[in-house]
Amino acid sequence: MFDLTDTISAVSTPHGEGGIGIVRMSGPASVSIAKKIFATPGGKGLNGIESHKVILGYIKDPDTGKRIDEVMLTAMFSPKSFTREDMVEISCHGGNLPLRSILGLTLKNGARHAEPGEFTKRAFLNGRINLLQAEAVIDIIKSKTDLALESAMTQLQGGLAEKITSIRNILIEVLSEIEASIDFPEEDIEFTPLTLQKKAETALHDIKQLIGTYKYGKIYREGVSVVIAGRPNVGKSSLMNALLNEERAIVTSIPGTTRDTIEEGLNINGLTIKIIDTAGIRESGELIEQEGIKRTQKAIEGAGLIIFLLDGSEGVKEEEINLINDLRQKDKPVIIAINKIDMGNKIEGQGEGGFLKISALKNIGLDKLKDKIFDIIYNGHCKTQEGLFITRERHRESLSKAHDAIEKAIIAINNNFSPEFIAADIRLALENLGEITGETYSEDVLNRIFQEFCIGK
Ligand SMILES: Nc1nc2c(ncn2[C@@H]2O[C@H](COP(=O)(O)OP(=O)(O)OP(=O)(O)O)[C@@H](O)[C@H]2O)c(=O)[nH]1
Ligand SMILES: [Mg+2]
Repeated sequence: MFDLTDTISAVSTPHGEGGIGIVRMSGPASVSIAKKIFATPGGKGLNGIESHKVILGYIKDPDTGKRIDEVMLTAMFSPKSFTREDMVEISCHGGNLPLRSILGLTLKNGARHAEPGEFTKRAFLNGRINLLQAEAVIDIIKSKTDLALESAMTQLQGGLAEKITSIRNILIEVLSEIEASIDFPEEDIEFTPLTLQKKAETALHDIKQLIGTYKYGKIYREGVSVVIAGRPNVGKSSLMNALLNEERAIVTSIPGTTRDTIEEGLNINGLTIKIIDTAGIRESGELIEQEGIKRTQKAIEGAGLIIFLLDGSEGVKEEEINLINDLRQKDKPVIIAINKIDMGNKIEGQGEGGFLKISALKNIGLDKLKDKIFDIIYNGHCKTQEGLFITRERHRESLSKAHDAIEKAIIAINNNFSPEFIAADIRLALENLGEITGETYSEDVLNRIFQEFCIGK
């Protein structure tokens, strides 16, 4: 399916000028290509080169003999390299011209230009890392907050993969017991539905728990965006301004003031979040406002956390109850806050005393709100036993499929269905779980994952 016999080459450092830049090669011809274009003043070149040793020399064009740049070259022999293949890294001066010229020489002398993420893809295909770790590599590169980095590092270190493997092992036990009873019915192998069911339920429980971590894992990976939503005039923009401590958004007493989403970075107790003020949600015939409300919906879809604001001086409207119910369907945390409590609170009388009470105008209750935001985002990991998260829709999808298959298997066990049926469901669940770590994969899935990478990684 994939060709690993050729040698790939790419510039692995970012575009632009820098102190050093790196051209990287991986594949069987890496060292022989390097030998053609690398020279040392004493003329020894790369003869007798050892793995993981840095050699000072220069790159020359073998056709013209022209020196391109002074470089440090490191070879890493298979299997002790990132890709498990022979690799060569050439550190040159970090300008576009030396980097392009050296890359060009590697290509002219037998390498092929690497595709985005191809080094990491080879690391996966050669069994050095699993798919979760490959994804963690992208996440480490792209992480914007300490938390994102921390969660990606946990994933790189293999915690999530271990968890998946342990669930798979339970299912493999179940499967082998069932298969034994299918293969050797005459040997009267004890088929114990109760133990099987218990085991399947343990697996199901663990899977459910992992699925539940997605809302936090997604927040960690992508950073958090906190959306302030609610009806017009409840004080959303006032809250945004109060949290930012500046008059960022326009505030007026006219409902429908905010027409567009407004985003700002905000630090809450040391945690970086993106706070988004939105257009108030209501039925509106007005075109600009309609467009604004569409953007509000979009912001809500992308939000990690939603602050739904009510106006305590007005009481709760039926449409707000509907909106809250809709939000609660979305499987993401929602904080409901009652604003304008400096003007009294009609809502408490309606049995909703559990909501946070604030005043954006008088700065009441904002510290409690911040603590709550922090708690939900940061302490989210208390909700998982091992601090493990799934971080991608891909993981969630495969887990849900595995979940459904196991549920079917349990029903089959309960109803004394033929063991072949149970076995088929368990096999399906195993396959779905295997997709997460990459034990089973399709070319399509791999391509989608590695598309996210830059060239040279
Ligand atoms: N008394 C009081 N008034 C407030 C408070 N918060 C906001 N207001 C007032 O409520 C009105 C609406 O405030 P905004 O912040 O513009 O409300 P909004 O939710 O952004 O409104 P839209 O952008 O129209 O959706 C303004 O007159 C604010 O001064 C509060 O805590 N107490
Ligand atoms: Mg507003």
